[in-house]
Amino acid sequence: MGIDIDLCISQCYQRQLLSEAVVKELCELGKAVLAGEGNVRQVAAPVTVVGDVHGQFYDVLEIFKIAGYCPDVNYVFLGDYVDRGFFSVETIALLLCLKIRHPHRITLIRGNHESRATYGFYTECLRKYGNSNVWMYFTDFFDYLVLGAVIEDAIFCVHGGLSPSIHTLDQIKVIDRFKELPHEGPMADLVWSDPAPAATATTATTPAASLRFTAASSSASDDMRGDFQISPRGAGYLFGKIVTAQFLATNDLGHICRAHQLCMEGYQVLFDDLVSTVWSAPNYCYRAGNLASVLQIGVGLERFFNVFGPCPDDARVAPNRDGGAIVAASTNIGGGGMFDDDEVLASEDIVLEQKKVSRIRGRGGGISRSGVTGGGGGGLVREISSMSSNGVAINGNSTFSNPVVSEFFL
Ligand SMILES: [Mn+2]
Repeated sequence: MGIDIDLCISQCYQRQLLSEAVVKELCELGKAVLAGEGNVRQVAAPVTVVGDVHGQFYDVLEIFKIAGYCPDVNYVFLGDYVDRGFFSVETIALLLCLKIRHPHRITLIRGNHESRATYGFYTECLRKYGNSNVWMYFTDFFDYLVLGAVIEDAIFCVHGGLSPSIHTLDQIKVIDRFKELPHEGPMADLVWSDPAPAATATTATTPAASLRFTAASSSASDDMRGDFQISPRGAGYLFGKIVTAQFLATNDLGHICRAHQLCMEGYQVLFDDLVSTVWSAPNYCYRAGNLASVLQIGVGLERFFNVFGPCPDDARVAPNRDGGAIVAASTNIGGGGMFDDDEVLASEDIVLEQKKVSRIRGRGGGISRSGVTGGGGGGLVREISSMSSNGVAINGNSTFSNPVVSEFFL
């Protein structure tokens, strides 16, 4: 009883862990706020849209520095607040507090990682609190997050994308969303789907998945079909330009804004400007070398991608192996070092699932790291592949040209 929400917010901004009891109460308050929101939230412009942040707390602080603080600025967060980064707990705690304090100024959409199928969040909660209670409170809270938002009746915001079983916003509005993410069906599709332009369909997937995709869609004409196709993620669908245009026309909308896929340049605009991907975790997993962006939408619905890199090293700390805090080696873009690989490997937060292989190519003049040199003019080229259930290997010898990389998943 008697939560001082402003005090909590101030503690969160300082990355102080809130007590288990406080988290419990905050999650109850958050659920009460979200229970009053429909599945698809109406949002007014101007507003800033944020893509995946994945526990990269210091980069979230950087976003507020760059784009303005809530409630001075309206925010729509597209989901994937937790997993991968070192500070999922602190990140979701801050956003939860802001939601409770300024419910009309911030919209929290559910991502596929806001689930009990966790990739780092559970162990982080366990490590920081000594038990799984806080994880339970947060994941119960996740069940209340909204599925989408519509900005000024014109821009549909969702974490993943479209579903073959959803043609209208009304069909989204009647979903019973207050539950764990299902493996399939419309609710799963909204958080899992990806747009599938011909250019990215075969490169932005894992090699194994690419084979499957190629088998199902082996010609350019197939790629250009523009309808729904099986997703190599094993959940959701790939949606093309034709079904996108149909969905927008049916619902009298002009654009879809979504996240869910790492973009090396921080964002990508697809299908002749019908779809945007916003990615807000710079140098994803502290090693991907990508830029990030937030999408600033003005009163006239003009869109501006505000691109940014990792926050300055002196503004960031990272946990050491014992869970304490150390100053990170560095994570910047312009030729600085990286986390020591052993340090990264020691982190269970970014262990990638076996068999899932993502290839990442840095931008020109990107990160330098001992042992890996940028290819001629191509910047850092590297491959991140998981070798086992407890380790991640990095090999610096893969390359492909597409700027969108499938999010390390699942
Ligand atoms: Mn995602």
